[in-house]
Amino acid sequence: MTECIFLNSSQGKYFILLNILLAYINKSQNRSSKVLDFHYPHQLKEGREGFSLELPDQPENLEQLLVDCRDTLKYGVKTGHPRFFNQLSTGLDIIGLAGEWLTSTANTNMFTYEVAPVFILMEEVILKKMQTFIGWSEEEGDGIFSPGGTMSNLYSVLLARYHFFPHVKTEGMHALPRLALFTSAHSHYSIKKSAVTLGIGSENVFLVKCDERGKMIPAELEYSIQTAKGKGLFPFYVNTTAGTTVYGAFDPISDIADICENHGLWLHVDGAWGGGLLLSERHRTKLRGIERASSVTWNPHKMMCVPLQCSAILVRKKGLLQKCNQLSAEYLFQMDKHYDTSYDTGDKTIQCGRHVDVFKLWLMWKAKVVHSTHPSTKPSAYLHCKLQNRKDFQLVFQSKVSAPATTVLRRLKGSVHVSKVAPKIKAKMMESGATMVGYQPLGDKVNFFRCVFSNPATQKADVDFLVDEIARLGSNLSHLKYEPNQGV
Ligand code: ABU
Repeated sequence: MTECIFLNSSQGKYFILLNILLAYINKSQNRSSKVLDFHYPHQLKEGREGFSLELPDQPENLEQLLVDCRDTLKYGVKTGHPRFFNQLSTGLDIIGLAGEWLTSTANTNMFTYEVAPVFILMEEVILKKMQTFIGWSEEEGDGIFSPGGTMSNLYSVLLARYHFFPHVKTEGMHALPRLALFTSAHSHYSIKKSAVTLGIGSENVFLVKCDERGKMIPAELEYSIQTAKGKGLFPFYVNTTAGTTVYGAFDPISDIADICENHGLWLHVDGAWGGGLLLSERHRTKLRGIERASSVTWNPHKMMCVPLQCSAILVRKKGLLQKCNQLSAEYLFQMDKHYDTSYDTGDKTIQCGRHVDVFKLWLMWKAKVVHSTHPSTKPSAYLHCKLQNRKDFQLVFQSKVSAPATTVLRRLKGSVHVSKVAPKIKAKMMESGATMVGYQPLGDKVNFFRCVFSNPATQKADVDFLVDEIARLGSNLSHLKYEPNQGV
């Protein structure tokens, strides 16, 4: 069907599809257009004005397919809009988008050099560059692009376990002691999920206490390790986070690396969000000590605004990925090929087929000479300053803004049930569609807004708009009375 749209260029169909895409890009950048045109699931399932999700019995004509393309975008969310603050991955980079289009046009698979010669070599070049920014030596470093930060973090736990217990590959978990891993209470849930997926068990994940800013407290890590050992567990892995999901906090990697060294533990840095700061001379000090990590997760689809998805797991020890995952399927990874088969990188992964995620990053890197730029902290600093002067907002914590993200808590006076405020405002916000920001509770803090800044298109006026919109939508919520037995 897609072929029909593209092959009918003589009838102008090619250009119509292109026009739909270009109009969408223009709208995404236009502040007078909405971020979203929200409909409830049942409304979309019912179909809207000529748009139906149902699959027809007969092929649809090209006109209808073009309507389907246009409306698919119409009822979606413009994540590249300057007033979209909802997710860590935002922005619509045109070079990156061109890279994504080229990638789909090439439509190949990353498992072998045989079918993806250029992309395989690009991946090698980019991974090497990323390793240089981490600070590993020429002799060190390996890696692979994976389908997102959760998968990259999963790789880190998998590799750490294999590093200490290579026989796990053949004998399984029953041949191992009871393993323990450590991560901060503010870290991403993917670390616990990795423990679940790999048969280690969520109860063997120790959530280390953080300070008020959300950074892991090294003394608490030491205490957790001792506690685990006291219970007869075998500590093997520590995750530190460079840019936590909600607070954007950076764990003190250097201090934690000292503890890992003392106990002989694998040190992983989850830099899915904050890894991009390695490219900034001004901000890279937040990741001081990352060069001591055994592995690093870094998602260019977050702070670097590469189109989804683009995530790398970088591993200090060369060859470990291959040894850990290699199964040598003979129909793909023949050893008697006429080229250097080390370029058949597919057996380093736990996948078989693998999407080409590298090209858009490679192209953006070329276009921007990334290391000479750094993310702007202006919008977050502006919001921080603005909220300090407003009586109807309260900051979740007071520390100085120095990273491109900040968080706020909406507070209404009197006996209003505070935990209900953010969800109510968010619901109204989505129905109105002019902006979008996420909320969540965290620890002892009831629901508050997390405002992500990484879209370069966002300006101070957009921050003003967001704050005014939250105030406007929350102006009539005094009916949300606090009822003591509802908790917070
Ligand atoms: N690790 C995925 C984070 C998604 C988000 O908070 O936007």
